[in-house]
This record gives sequence, structure tokens and C-alpha cells, in this order.
Amino acid sequence: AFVENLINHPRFRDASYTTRFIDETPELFRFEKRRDRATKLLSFIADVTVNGNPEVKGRALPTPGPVPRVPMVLNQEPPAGTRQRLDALGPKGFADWMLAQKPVLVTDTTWRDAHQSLLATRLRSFDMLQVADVYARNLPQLFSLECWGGATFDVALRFLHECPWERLRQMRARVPNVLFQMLLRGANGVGYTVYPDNVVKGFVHAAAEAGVDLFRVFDSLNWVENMRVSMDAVLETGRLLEATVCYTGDIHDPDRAKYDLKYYVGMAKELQKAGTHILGIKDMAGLVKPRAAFELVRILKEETGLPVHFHTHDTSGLSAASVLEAVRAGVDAVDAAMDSLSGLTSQPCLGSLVEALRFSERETGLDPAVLRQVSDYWEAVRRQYAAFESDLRAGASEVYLHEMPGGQFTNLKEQARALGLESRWHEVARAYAEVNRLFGDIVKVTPSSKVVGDMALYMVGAGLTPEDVADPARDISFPESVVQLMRGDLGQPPGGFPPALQAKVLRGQTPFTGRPGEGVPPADLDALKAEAEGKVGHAIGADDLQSYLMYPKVFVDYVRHHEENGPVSVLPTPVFFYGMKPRQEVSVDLEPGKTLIIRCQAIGDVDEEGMVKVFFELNGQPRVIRVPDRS
Ligand code: 3PY
Ligand code: ZN
Repeated sequence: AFVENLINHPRFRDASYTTRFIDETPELFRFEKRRDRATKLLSFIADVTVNGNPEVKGRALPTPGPVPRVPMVLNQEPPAGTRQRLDALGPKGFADWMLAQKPVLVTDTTWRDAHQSLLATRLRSFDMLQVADVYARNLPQLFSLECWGGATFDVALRFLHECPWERLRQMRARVPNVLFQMLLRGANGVGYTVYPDNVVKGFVHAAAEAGVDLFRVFDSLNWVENMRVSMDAVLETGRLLEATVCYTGDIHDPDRAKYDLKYYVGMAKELQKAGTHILGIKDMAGLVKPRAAFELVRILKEETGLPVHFHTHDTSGLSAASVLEAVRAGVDAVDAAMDSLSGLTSQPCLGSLVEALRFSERETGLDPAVLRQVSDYWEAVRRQYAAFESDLRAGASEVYLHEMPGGQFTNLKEQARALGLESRWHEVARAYAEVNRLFGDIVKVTPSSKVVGDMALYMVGAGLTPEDVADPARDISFPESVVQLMRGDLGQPPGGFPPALQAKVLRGQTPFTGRPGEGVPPADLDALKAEAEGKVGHAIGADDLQSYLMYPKVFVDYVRHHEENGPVSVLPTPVFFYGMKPRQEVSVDLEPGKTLIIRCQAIGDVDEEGMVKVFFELNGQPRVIRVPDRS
């Protein structure tokens, strides 16, 4: 086994080892029994069956309901869609085509923002892939599928133990005809920090190669300088750039004059100069009120002549009104989520918007009956994720107070719960608003929103008022993320940070006012690849390197989990979260043409060594797996 580990080691194979190789490479001495994928999966299922999946420990159980039924496909082959149009016209021609459309173009966010905002981003590839053929064949009129980026990248690797690149590639193979859209946090990639320019650039190219057609790019402080590297990279790929203004405040509130119509027009013009094909309005918290939607869309279209794509959240309960006003003002494309994953902190209800526009000159061309079937599928799927539901039941005008992004809301609630502050949620919400004011009224979206959330939790936990925080005589140990923000690590907000608070937070450190990426040396990609390979003990591919560059530790943990438990993404969701029951049988597609029929026969009692035997049949052959009882 040692020899096998040695000769397979990447540093041995490419002869980059030194005499210290054996000392420096402890994994050479890890003699794992090589187990096949089926055995690994059986062991994983046995362990979850006996001990539970830590990801759902202590959380609500699914309520009984119908099993998800994948609708019948209506067409043998996927009809041509927006993707073929992009290929034929190129990005600039495509933008002109958008401008010429009478129908409102509709993006479905179900595969990304809807579950990020309702289910803590936990939707698994399995449930998306099941219905992907149906999207391609029954819904080719969709403008785009928002299906990647934002928090999905991190959560897929960290909690779902699946590869985001594989998800993208597999979905792409099934949906060849509708644009795939991703959310990119500019210089922050799909992470929470600034990455070297060459990493951001490489990531964009890799995403385009793996199947992303439309890149929605934003900056968490609306600082265009911080978006340029990623925008330029998108332009190089020949795919669509949708550079985005993030909306905050209220254009009609005289007390929030910093973010008035003129401000958004100014930023939009900068994005236009930077070469964007489409202009995004990213209303991540759902603060664009109906009247503002009309005025914003009208003026942005007038002043830039670009197609405008409107994204909002329904936290207030008013988002559909805002979308309809945006439509009245001539918006080109809008985001919505399939009915059963819409509303509250998610996007407005797709089916109802389609109905509202039906028989009007801007009707969408989407068939309500087809949408209902797809929504029914998601309704049944959603039950399986009951563990991740928030207890938000109703629209909340409180959003105009705290201005939390829909995608952060449930996350911050979780963090508050972990700190024992769950019963004080409304205080957290108020503190969030106070922190925003202390920070000088900034745009709050990942990662700046996380900093505001960290500080709000800190204040509530420590019983601090804004006056305490600002008081020069009072010593405060600010969270590290606040120090980084005030130092300029995420960039500059319009008007800069309030100098007094900044000085207090930084305790003599000099803030940085340049573009954060400017001071970061380019990553040495070869060295980092070798480093990653050293950590996982084998060669890694191009996708894996991109994951490592974004999330080094999370990636290495993902590989370990994968090696230990096999490709768990192929397991049906109830099995992944809850294991199997005696006499239950499932079929698992390891890959096309390789199906495992797994039957759980019985679960034994705990023996004197604290082990439990789980009796399976794998493709008809009996298999017994022993797992330690940790339940
Ligand atoms: C993200 O960056 O994940 C967001 O959803 C921002 O709204
Ligand atoms: Zn959003």
C-alpha cells in the first residue's frame, strides 16, 4: 500500500519531490482500504440511518406528503431557446434582441436565489437534475435559469458534499437551450473576501467554459472600480455581462438622499461605459417600492438605452406590485421563482406574474398549466427540506427598517439562534439598522451585509447601544470583519466611511482607500495546485483547482468526505438526510448506465462493541455494514 501511495502521488509522478518527501508527506502512510463507490455509499447510508445526518440534527422533520412527481415532457428534443439565440447573435446582438421584445422576459431563480433565500441554500443537485429535462423541453420560453453562484458554491461543497462544477456541467448537459445565469460578487468571486485579480479572472473563464451564459455581477458597496476585473473577464468570454446596481434606501426618502435617482443613473452610466450588455437592478432586500420601480426602470432605460433586468425579493409582500410597475415602465426582463418556492424572502410568484400579464401586450409566452406542474414538483420537493425552513410566515414591513437581503435573512436568524438570541430577533433587526447608520449608510449585500450582521449580533449580545459604540471613551472589541471593512478591505462605499468610527475601529491602523485587489499579488496557480494536491494526496483537475482557490479548507474537507463516503450527491434527498428504513428500496444512478438498487433489509441492535449492523441488498446481493452507534 505504501508503494501504491508513493507512485501515485502527484509530487512523485512529476518528480517535484525532495529528499524530505517521505517526512513531509504523511498521507503516504495512510493505508485506506480501497472501497468501491457502492460500498462507500452503503456505509454512508448505514451511518445516517443509525446516527442521523449532522446537517439536520435537532431540526424539524419533513411532514408527510406526496412524493415529487416529475412532469411528463412535452417535446422529444429541447426546442431552441435563448442560448441558441446568444450563440447566433453574440452578446451585443442579443441585447438588441432583448430591447426589441414585446413579451416580458422571465428568469426563474428557483435553482439559486429562491432556495438560498427560503431553505438556507440547501437544495441538492439531485432534485434539480430530476426536473432539468422538463425545463429544457417544457419551458424553452424562459429567458434564463439562475442556477449558480451566490452562496450555492460554498454550501454545495461545505454542507451538501457535492461539487458545484459537476452540478453545473450536469445541468448544462440536460438543459442545452435556456441561458444559464450566475450571480458573481465581483472581486469577491463566490466568496466573502477579495481574491487576487488572476483568480477572479480565471474563475469567470472556468464558469463560462462549464456552462454559464449570463453573469450578473455586483459589488457589495456598489463600487464600480471593484467590479472591473470581473466585468472585463466576462467580456472576454463572449458571454453576456449583466452588471448590476444594488438598490438600497428609498429614492423618495429625503433622509436617504445619498441613494437618489441621480445616484443610480450615475452608476448605471459607469457600468455602461464599462461595456455591460444588460443593466441589472439588484434589489436584494426587496426595498424597491412600486412607485420607485417605475421611476427607476424608466430613467435607467432612458439614460442608458440598455436592456434592464429587474431582480427583487418579496419580504415586504409588495414585490409583485413592483415588478408590474417595472413592466409598465418597460423593463425587459424580470426575476421570479416557481410558485411553491416564491414569496417571503424569495422572489415574487412566477405563475401569478405570468397570469397578471396574460392577455396584455407584454404577455410572457409561458404556459400557466406547464408552470403549475413544475411548481407541484417543487412543492413536494420542498417538504423534504423542512429542516431548513425559517419560521417566517408573513410579509414584513420591518424589511424597510433593517434592509436585510433576502438571502441573508434566514442565515442571520440561524446565527442569532446559535448565539441564543433567537427570541430577540426584532432587536437584532433594529440593531442591524443602527449598524447601517453607524457605518455611514452602506449597501448591504454579501459580503458587506455579513459584516453588518456580525456587528448587529455583537451589539445585541453585548447589550451595546449605538451611542456606546460611537463613544470614544468606551472600549469596544469590534468583530474582525468590522475591522476589515473599515480598513477598506472590501472597497469604498459612496462618500467613504464615517471618519470617527473608522478611527475608533482601526486603533491607529491606516485605512486603505485603493481598490482592494490592487494590493493583492497574483496567485501562483501552479504552486497552489501543488499545495492542494499535497493536501488531498492526489492530482486534481481544473474544476477542483477553482474550488480550492475560492475555499481552500472547505474544498479539502469536501474531498475527504467524498473519498470516505462516495458521491453522495446521487442519493435521493430523503436518504441523504435521513437514511433508510427497513424494507425500503431505492434506485441510485451512479452514472448513466450504472444503477444501484439498494434495499435496506433490517437494522440490528447495538452489540457489545457499540456497533450496529445494517443489512442491505445491493443489486440483489446481501451486504452487511457495521457502523459505530453514536446516536
Ligand atoms: C449573494 O451574494 O449570495 C446574494 O444572494 C446577494 O444578494
Ligand atoms: Zn436576490
